[in-house]
Amino acid sequence: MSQVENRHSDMGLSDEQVLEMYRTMLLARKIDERMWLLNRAGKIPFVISCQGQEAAQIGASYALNLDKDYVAPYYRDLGVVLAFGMTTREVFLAAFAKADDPNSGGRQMPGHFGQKKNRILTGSSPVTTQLPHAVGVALAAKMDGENIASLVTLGEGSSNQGDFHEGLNFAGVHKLPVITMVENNKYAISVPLERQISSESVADRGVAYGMPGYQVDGNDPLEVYRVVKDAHDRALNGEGPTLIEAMTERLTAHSSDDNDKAYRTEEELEEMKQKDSLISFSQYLRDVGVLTEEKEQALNKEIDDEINEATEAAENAPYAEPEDALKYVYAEKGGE
Ligand SMILES: Cc1ncc(C[n+]2csc(CCOP(=O)(O)OP(=O)(O)O)c2C)c(N)n1
Ligand SMILES: [Mg+2]
Repeated sequence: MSQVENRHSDMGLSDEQVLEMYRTMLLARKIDERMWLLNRAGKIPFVISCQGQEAAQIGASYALNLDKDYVAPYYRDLGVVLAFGMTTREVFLAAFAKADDPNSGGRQMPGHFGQKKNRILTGSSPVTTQLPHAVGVALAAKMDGENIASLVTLGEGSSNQGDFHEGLNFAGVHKLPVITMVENNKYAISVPLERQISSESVADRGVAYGMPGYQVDGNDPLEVYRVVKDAHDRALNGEGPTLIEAMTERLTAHSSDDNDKAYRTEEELEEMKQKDSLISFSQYLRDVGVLTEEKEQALNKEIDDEINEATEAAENAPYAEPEDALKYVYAEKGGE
């Protein structure tokens, strides 16, 4: 028997639930890796990665009600949208900019998530614009007496935008059921954390808006789950918003168009890789006897097959008609 403390049972998570969380983390990582291959092979135009942020994304998502709550994700949140129900095939349809891409019908760059049926709010390219949207959803829920919450995520660099301060102030004043999670990967493209903010932490800012602010290890999905679950309970109890800062790593360049070797060293990257949550969470699950070598192999095979099938289907799927680019820009004559 293993001597490792079973933390997930203490949090009320079953073995099946933690395995599901691990599966989604692994799926997000493997989709992301495939995207880079496709990009470098000249098949898809752009990648902006979730690698290094999966634990924060999945820990937070599974603490919500995935059938009722709303999310306003940012471009790195592949793990979040998968948890909310976007399929692997849909993610690849977006990457290949095909007509059936649920996010935008193939018009937007990858990473601009939005899917109505899964309550994923459509985002825009200017960072942090999603925050007031999530606050708006929380306001609507409160006005309608609906017992739901919204989650909004963003990078730490984005927490310097005006939308962050206006949105959180409004949420604090009106005690809205919105959870803001900053995924602090310590870079805003090439700008390191110490050149972005001078306060000790982003979480410290919560006090200015009358809400609790917590900093949490974003490489530990269970710790993120615990803090977000607590925030969710408070949101549904009418106790208002919470600010959470999850400390994460960005294991890739900013995007497929960036060269991070120009501003960070191999040693720094190596140090980050040592903290990879995919490795530590897999180890935890083995230590508590939830995951075995055999199960892990089967899981890898299942995910690889799913990704191969989705890549092929998306590559062969039709593009949108050229005139579809005019849809939803102006009101249709005689239409809605
Ligand atoms: C308002 C606005 N300014 C600048 C940009 C260009 N831009 C895109 S991502 C990014 C960095 C954001 O850094 P951070 O919030 O830390 O998120 P990360 O990419 O590190 O996850 C910038 C400056 C933008 N999209 N919108
Ligand atoms: Mg950042």
